[in-house]
Amino acid sequence: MANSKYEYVKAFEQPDALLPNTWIVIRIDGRGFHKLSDKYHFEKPNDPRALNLMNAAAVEVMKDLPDLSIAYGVSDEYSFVFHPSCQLFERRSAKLVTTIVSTFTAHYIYNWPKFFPDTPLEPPHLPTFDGRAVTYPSTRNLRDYMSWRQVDCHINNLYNTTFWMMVLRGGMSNTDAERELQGTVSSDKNEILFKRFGINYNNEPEMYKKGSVVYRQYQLEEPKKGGQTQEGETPSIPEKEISKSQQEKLRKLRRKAKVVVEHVDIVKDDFWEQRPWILSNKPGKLPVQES
Ligand code: DGT
Ligand code: MG
Ligand code: MG
Repeated sequence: MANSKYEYVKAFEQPDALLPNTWIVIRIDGRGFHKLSDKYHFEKPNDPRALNLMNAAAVEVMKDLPDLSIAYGVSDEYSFVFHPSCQLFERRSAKLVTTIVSTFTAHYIYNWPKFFPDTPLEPPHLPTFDGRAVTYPSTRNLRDYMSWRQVDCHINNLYNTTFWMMVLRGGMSNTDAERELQGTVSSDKNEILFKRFGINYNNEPEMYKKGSVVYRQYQLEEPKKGGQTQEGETPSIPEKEISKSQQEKLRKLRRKAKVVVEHVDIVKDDFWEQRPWILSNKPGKLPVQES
């Protein structure tokens, strides 16, 4: 390659590789979705079209990037998780974040007409997303991060469901509903929903209560009974042991697995024990083909 006198400017680029041997979480979030949801008339507090569109885009991101282990989405956000052994883009933060954000946004916009056939997108309110990368040194930390997002989903959804019932069905003003809900605990909100509106919160759709979990489907395994959980374990494969050719082989294997969306509990151990491939990074057995 020819050297020019301008080449010295390359030295200004700063390294931004993420800490080795740590879980990488890239969380993206819709920019100004409060306004966007108004403009395109999203149903309050949950619009199944908007949530399913987020899920459809996340599935495509998982397919495009076989290195991803799992993703979790709620509202206008999605968290994408790379295993500690991941070497994609030499773990460079900007490369990882921008690839996830732009791939997600491209699929979100491409799929929009399927979910909102009667409401075409138009400037100035086009969907865009921001993104950040955070590293977690232990599997326990990663599990706690995922639990944090799912518990947040539950708390917000219970509040929003109650608030919008009081406003839309109960005819209260936003301020009055907000004032009444101030300082209430979960059981108070459950009671308002049940007594005033005949709604049992437990019967609300799982997607609203639990958010969406996206991962590669292999044959489920038996959860360990009273055995050691994987919670505190550090990942078994140190990152250096995975060569480039091994990584490529793993990617090929992963592309064969179906990417699924489920609305299940990821706080308890069961989910992780039945799907050990997510934390171990070793692909499981492909499900037997139905004929
Ligand atoms: P940001 O993220 O700082 O740019 O600002 P926003 O406006 O995106 O705020 P954020 O991310 O904290 O909150 C998400 C907003 O998106 C919130 O105002 C509710 C809205 N949203 C998300 N999903 C739905 C939905 O299914 N239905 C409705 N009506 N709104 C939704
Ligand atoms: Mg947002
Ligand atoms: Mg948000």
